[in-house]
Amino acid sequence: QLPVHALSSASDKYPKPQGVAFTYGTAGFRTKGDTLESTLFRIGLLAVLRSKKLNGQTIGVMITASHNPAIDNGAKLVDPRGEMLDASWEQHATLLANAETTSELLKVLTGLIPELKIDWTKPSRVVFGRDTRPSGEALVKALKAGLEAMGCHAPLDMGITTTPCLHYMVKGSNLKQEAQIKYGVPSEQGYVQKLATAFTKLMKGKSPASPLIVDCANGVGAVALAKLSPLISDILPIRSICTNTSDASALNHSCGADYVKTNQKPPPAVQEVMEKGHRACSLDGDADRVVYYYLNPDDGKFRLLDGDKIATLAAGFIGDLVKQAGLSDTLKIGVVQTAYANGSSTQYLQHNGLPVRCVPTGVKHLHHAAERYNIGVYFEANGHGTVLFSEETIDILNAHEPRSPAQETATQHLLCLVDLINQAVGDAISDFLMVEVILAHKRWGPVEWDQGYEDLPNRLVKVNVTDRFAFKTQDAERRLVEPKGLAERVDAIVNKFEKGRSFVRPSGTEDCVRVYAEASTRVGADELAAQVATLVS
Ligand code: 16G
Ligand code: ZN
Repeated sequence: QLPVHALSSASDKYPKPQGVAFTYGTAGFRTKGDTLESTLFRIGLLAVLRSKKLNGQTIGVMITASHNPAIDNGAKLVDPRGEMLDASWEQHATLLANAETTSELLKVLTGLIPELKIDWTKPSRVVFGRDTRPSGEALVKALKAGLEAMGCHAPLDMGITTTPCLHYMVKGSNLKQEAQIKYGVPSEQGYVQKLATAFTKLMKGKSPASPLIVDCANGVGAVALAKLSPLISDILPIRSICTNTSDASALNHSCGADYVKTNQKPPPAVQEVMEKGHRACSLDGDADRVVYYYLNPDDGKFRLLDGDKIATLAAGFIGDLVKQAGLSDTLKIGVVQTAYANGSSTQYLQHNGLPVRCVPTGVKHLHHAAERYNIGVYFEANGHGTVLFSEETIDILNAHEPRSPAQETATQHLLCLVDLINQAVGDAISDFLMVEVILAHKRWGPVEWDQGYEDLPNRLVKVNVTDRFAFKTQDAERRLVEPKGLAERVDAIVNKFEKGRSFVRPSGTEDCVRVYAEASTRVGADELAAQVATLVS
């Protein structure tokens, strides 16, 4: 039975702050780190329920606020196959987090057990990790108290680790022994080894790449990279920048993927060491997101190679490998994007015969849509993404009997890519290794990569409104259905601009709505965004 006394006294030590409402949003809970202890305690309770519900499979908890400032923190649950918590459980997380008192919390909890048909006698297994944020330590303590009070006595603490490594762990922990041998040891070391081995195989016979500058956002990516880098340094020399994880205030400050994408320029620390024509990339604070960039050799202008450019590069390369393997009739590749994908990238993909689907913002939506293809490439423009190979596809590749050495090589390359690319969630490090492999195979630098298509000028603006929930969208957030009549007025503005496209959506992480606009010219995109923003504010 539910250990009511233990729970009650433990919960009293983690009272919910008054006057705060927590929401389990697109990326879990996220707010100021010092307000989250009660929430982490309660996530511990939910993680145990989730694990029991799924017959004792391992559930993950990641404590991070990704690209947000160091003072923020957050937490999200990871389901057994390494994917985000099933959306139908998000409301339970929100409900638990907002119970005002211990007795209310117990009431919610005792209600959930029969409602979710949880068999209390089942075991529970949980693995957790955190990024480098200072508030993480106290939040781990609160989480452990919650787990302990629910009778989950030996959770696995991964310590300071990246979000994708935690997802890898969860997925690996739930595999049967035989499958685990193929997958890799479920530990941080096992993950690093798996990436290094796959990368080395794929780079065999390729000339060593020129050094890659990696901006680690002064976050946990720096720690992970320090472990990986020595294993591959003779194939890919890595120059890590922004690796200061001891000064909390440095995290994501004037560096990282979000800085680069938002400001459309290199972080000052990268600018200092960057030469024209040379590629660099930036990770975010928990290393699940990456963007590339370079300075144009002719005019020194900054050129961004964002998630859309990575998706097109990956889809093109993998599509070619599938053809070379003689499997293009069997294996279907698809690309999943969000409304933020640059219109030029979508056009380019379609032009190259690749099916494209658009889904609402947030990794879980892209992930689920990508699972429906044999090989699903998904990236958000901001750099979250990965490439998924379905189980069936992996079986097909393993069973494939190539008819020529070329087919054999292509098949082996595809199988190595399955190991190199994180199959649970996007990983900045795994993603940049994939990009490096592709560039090496194609003998391309950033300039050649960039030549596929030219981004349409675009602008993203944040608009503060009284009630963002009054904005309701459909068609993968591309069209407003409420407030009534607004969509038509947006259309009327959009129609005035050549190649104009604009949409309005409520943010899932901040109290605002976002307006995105693109058009054939810089001035046009700015003007379109400004006019639509005025309309909604
Ligand atoms: C979250 C999402 C990210 C999305 C962003 C949009 C995950 C892990 N993260 O950070 O994918 O791009 O939200 O933020 O799903 P917004 O709703 O505030 O625009
Ligand atoms: Zn992140």
